[in-house]
Amino acid sequence: MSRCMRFARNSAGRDFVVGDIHGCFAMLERLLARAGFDPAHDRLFSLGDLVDRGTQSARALEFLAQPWFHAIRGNHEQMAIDAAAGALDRALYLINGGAWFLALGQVEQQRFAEAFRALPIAIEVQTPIGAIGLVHAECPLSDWQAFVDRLEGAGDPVQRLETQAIWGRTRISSLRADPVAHIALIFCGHTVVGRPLELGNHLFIDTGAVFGGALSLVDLGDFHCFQLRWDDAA
Ligand SMILES: [Mn+2]
Repeated sequence: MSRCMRFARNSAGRDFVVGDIHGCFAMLERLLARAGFDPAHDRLFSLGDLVDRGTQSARALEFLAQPWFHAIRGNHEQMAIDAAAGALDRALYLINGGAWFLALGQVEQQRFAEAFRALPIAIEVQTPIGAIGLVHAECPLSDWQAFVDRLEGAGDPVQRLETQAIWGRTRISSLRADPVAHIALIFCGHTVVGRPLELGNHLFIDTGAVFGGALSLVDLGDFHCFQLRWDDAA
């Protein structure tokens, strides 16, 4: 598998990016309906963290099987991969919402882990304003091209880079606003924000659906942000 997946411009329809779903797939379906999402022509890009904490985590595989759905790997997919390999502390995964996964049989756990291992760390999508990057937590380097080049290399530095891309909060915790070169915009999830937050050319859109906030869906054509609040969906 490629650690960076590239997509040409969608000349037939619209492209959308959605923040951390965390098992809230019914909310996602309502939000897609509200945005007039057309599965025959439109594409939906997910910033990862499809699972854990919410009630419908097991539906992740159903969405990953759709030809219009493309996701990157979040730290929660990584925890599931590690848990299936016996390489994650059970108590740690439980407090992070992994009870549903730990309750699965071995065969089922492996089925999810295999699908999650196939997810790229980064996605690059061509849009009318240029290339847009997607990464779960943050771009660890100040140059997107250097980041994807190094991601696709091999060895230990790649592991560290992946970990930062999936878990990092360096930019958002220090409100670093320097732009990343060689990319128009970078969408991230992972860190919950009250409303979408722009820092340099990073755009953080995890508005905390599973924490009583909202699920955010951005149209990459006009950057309209569709939101569904958790209490609207009940
Ligand atoms: Mn996360």
